[in-house]
Amino acid sequence: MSAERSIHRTRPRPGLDAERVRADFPLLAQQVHGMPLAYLDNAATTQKPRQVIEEIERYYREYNANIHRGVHTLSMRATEAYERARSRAAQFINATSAQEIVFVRGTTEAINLVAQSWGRSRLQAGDEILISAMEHHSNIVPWQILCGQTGARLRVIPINDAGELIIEEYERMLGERTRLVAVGHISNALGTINPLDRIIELARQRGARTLIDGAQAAAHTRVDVQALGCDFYAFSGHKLYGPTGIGVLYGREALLEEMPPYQGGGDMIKVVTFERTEYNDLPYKFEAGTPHIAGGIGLGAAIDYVERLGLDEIAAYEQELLAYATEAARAIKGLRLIGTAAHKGAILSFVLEGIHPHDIGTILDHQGIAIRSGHHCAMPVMERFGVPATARASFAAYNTPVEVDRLIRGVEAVKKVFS
Ligand code: 7TS
Repeated sequence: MSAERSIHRTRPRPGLDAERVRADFPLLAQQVHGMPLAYLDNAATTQKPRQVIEEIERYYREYNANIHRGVHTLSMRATEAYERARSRAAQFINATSAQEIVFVRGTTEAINLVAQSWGRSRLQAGDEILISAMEHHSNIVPWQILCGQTGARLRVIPINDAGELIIEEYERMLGERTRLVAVGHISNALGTINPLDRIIELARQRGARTLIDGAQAAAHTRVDVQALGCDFYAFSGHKLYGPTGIGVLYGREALLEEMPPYQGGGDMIKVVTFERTEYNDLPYKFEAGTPHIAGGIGLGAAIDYVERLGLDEIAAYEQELLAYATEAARAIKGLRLIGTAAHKGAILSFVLEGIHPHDIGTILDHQGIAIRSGHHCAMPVMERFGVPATARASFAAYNTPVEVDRLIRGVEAVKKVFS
């Protein structure tokens, strides 16, 4: 590796110690194809620290029971742990109270919940929903379904060649009929960090509701829903060093209060007769059936974990990694970065002239380097940039400059294979 390029060799800095973070993640200590694993697919899902794994194991070993219904000790312990996780999630994003935290399967379910509960009960023919041209399919398709059901219209805010939302266009598109603005906090395909303050402020001036898809943000930057002033914010546990199958929908209490349930069943009711049903209080009104109890508890542990590392420290460290990787990638001839916004999260999406991204992914895998190749569930973004797919390296707190060096050398090797 080139020592002169390595940021940590030359400049030890306070803040996050990635080597110490790595030591918490048992999975990272393995070899793939005889090489140390360099896991650079964190935008798809992150690995789990032992603190999370052990918390989930403790639940199953020591106090597995259904929640909210038993007076026995195990059920009360499980309920307490699950509800503590909800309170941690509320603090984590600075919600006003735990009642504003609805546990869902993930970002996808959170957005579908808002579309079907809030949207279906409120939108009419001719109403408009604004999304951006860089959205993940999860923040496109639920709105298309809603538009089909209500006659509302989906409109798309364009992005520039760097992959930045064009604010002037957005301002022009906002109008009388705009009911909702739904945009990503950080783009999974481009890395763009959207200017949420401005986006939300403009929407509020027009009386439109706002939903933020925070799937790529929660593990990488501090989120404060009150400071943002958004109506809804969604994120997934598994991209935050937590388990799959659990995520959070934050909604402003007054809005959640007005919304009808999303699904019917146990736990979301107070009284049921065959004639009518009285729904439970927030947030339980939206949580029908036995939830992912272990998942909720694991997510609570994951939040504790990232809070201990410090969101500001994580963000600063990942920005260094990104700057380092971007500079090295730019020096590779024939490499085109897809997504060059001024403000970016730690995502490096690229194509190599004449080489399919799947081939890049496969050759890197043989060197123990895990990246993602494909359309990243953002097909309209690929179309916008005129590529069928990209190769994408996405970083987390446990990645190191040495891994960036391996990625860069690996990409050079890919070029050699095809030259
Ligand atoms: N929104 C964004 C911006 C995402 O990146 C993803 C997942 C989702 C929503 C959906 O999250 P889920 O947890 O409900 O599945 N993104 C990716 C990715 O980039 N590679 O795999 C999944």
